[in-house]
Amino acid sequence: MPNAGKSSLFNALTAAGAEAANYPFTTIEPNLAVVPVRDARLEQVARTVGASQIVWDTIDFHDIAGLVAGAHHGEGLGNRFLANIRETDVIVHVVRAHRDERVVHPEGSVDPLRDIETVETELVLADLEQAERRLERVSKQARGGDRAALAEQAWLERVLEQLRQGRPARGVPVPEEAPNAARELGSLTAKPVLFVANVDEGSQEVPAEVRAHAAAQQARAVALSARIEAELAELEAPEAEAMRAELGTGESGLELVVREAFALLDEIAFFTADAARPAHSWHLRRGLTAWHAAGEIHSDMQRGFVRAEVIGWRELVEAGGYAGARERGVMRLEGRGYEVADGDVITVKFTP
Ligand SMILES: Nc1nc2c(ncn2[C@@H]2O[C@H](COP(=O)(O)OP(=O)(O)OP(=O)(O)O)[C@@H](O)[C@H]2O)c(=O)[nH]1
Ligand SMILES: [Mg+2]
Repeated sequence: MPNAGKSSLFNALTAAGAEAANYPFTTIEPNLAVVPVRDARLEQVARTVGASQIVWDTIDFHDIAGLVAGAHHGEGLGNRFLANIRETDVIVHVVRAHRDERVVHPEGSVDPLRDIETVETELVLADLEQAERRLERVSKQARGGDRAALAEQAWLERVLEQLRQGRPARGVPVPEEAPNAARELGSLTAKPVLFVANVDEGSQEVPAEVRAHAAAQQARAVALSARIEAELAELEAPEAEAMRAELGTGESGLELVVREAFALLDEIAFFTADAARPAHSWHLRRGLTAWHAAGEIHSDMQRGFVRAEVIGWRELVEAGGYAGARERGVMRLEGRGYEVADGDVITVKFTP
């Protein structure tokens, strides 16, 4: 919704991102924030192995304009914004829940659930149009008896049923025979959602109706004050902490948003760390292998992959470093097919 607090939250994220000098970026667009995903596990690992510094993995946040009713027809530049959402992996849905009367509400009153439903209706209608078109095309392919097309057709029919009842496509599992069905559809309502209730200063309670709605939608919800977060992000760390304590807001709302968004991606984190280089955190789709992990780090490592030395982050910390870990026999040698686990510390051996 317009004026919900998206740009305020975005500005807070941007300030947080700018603060971390060490992130790999090439261009910065005005509506793109590259935000570090801090991870206490890597801090311990880096300290243990004596890494010179830490380079955090990052998430890109895009700020878009508010959707108004009719956006799926192109109302208020709606289609372009819907196209922006289509390219993302996760939607962060900011909903106004604060009651500051100086901030105009486009509907004239504060009602988070109504606003959520207005926006969701637009997403559902946009998906409905796409799904009908896609079904027509896939049905033609399915007539030839193609198994993937048949599975996709059946999936699309179930998705359409959901959408016609105003429900998101998220609830319909994508068939194994057509794993790219949701991507092919460019579905908006199949994407994971994090609701961010923009609440009054000093509160961190997700309104009950937003919490219930999120739960019913297989989505997650957090609460923060976008204005406070934006102000805090401008301060130096010690000042920000003192102000946080004064306001009674605990963990940084931003950290919460970043962590929850990362969790929704269903990606795992793995680390590289030794004394000679900065320690890094990386992400990888759950279920992928040491060979894929090598490709995340460098294409040369993947091409010349020989083996990976792997250890869980906690084992490495408890052993006091690699030498200790070798003595204890807890370092493992793994081949390219090893499925990487969340929190693994990996050293790739490769022929350049
Ligand atoms: N009191 C209060 N005001 C807020 C808060 N968050 C945002 N605002 C104010 O609400 C107004 C709109 O905030 P934005 O962040 O620009 O809203 P937006 O969602 O980006 O709006 P559009 O880009 O128009 O869709 C601004 O005047 C903000 O200062 C908040 O947590 N508390
Ligand atoms: Mg804005």
